[in-house]
Amino acid sequence: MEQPLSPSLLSVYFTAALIYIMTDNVDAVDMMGKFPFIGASQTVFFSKVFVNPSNIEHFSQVGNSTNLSELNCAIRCYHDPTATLFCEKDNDCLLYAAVVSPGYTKDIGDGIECYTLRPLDMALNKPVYAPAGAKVLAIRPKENLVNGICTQLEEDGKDCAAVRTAKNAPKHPWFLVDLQSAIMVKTVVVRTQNFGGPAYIDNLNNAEATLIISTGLEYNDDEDFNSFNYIGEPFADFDMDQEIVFTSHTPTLARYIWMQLSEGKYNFLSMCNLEVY
Ligand SMILES: [Ca+2]
Repeated sequence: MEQPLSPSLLSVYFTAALIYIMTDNVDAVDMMGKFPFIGASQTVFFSKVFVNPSNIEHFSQVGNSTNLSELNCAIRCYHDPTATLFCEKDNDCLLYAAVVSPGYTKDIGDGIECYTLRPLDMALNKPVYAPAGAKVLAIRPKENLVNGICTQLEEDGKDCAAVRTAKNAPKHPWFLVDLQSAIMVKTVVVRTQNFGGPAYIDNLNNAEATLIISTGLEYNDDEDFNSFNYIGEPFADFDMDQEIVFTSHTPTLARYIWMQLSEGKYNFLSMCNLEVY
């Protein structure tokens, strides 16, 4: 028969747990990388990512403090509703409004240590497809749609993805992301780019233009998306550098995410990033 724990034994367990927590708290880096950070109303995770300083220059900076510990920098980041990333550089705590997905690995080696508040992105580095015969711009490869970063670099849009359908084809350019296995999808987040001038925004804001995100379980390379279902409502009111969140009422089992711009002014679609939660 199981005996209840004696008060003295409970005290030993409690002390051990306290020491364990305090020990981990000594190293704020490990704590933020591995453990939940308890906020006022929710539990959030900071995930360690490495970001190249040249990319960081193109994030929107929303805060800057000197000589803050990592833990205090994290707290400041958490409490700033515009901040989603913090980096430490020369003893500065730098806060950014930036898309960097947990697990982003491209800048490991030449990046500085940062922490992102973005949730785990199930689309990160997954295969991306475009319509047969479509042109995918070399400077904005389709893989950039899910490369886990949106630097909004104006010069060449190097972290955005662009596809242009054939001249005489319907103006319905699309991307298909293969999550490689069926998962429960609740939310898809799309980020528009913040450059491209009138053509880009005119294209999206054509009177009939809508962006749809659909999910499906099966796809046979035949460009038939009839079995796919909308996640959230089609979106029509576009702006530059805009985060568009498509959320389904209940999580949907899906392997594929299909993003299509319907009836744009032109036959191209360019987006900075897509995340799946
Ligand atoms: Ca991107």
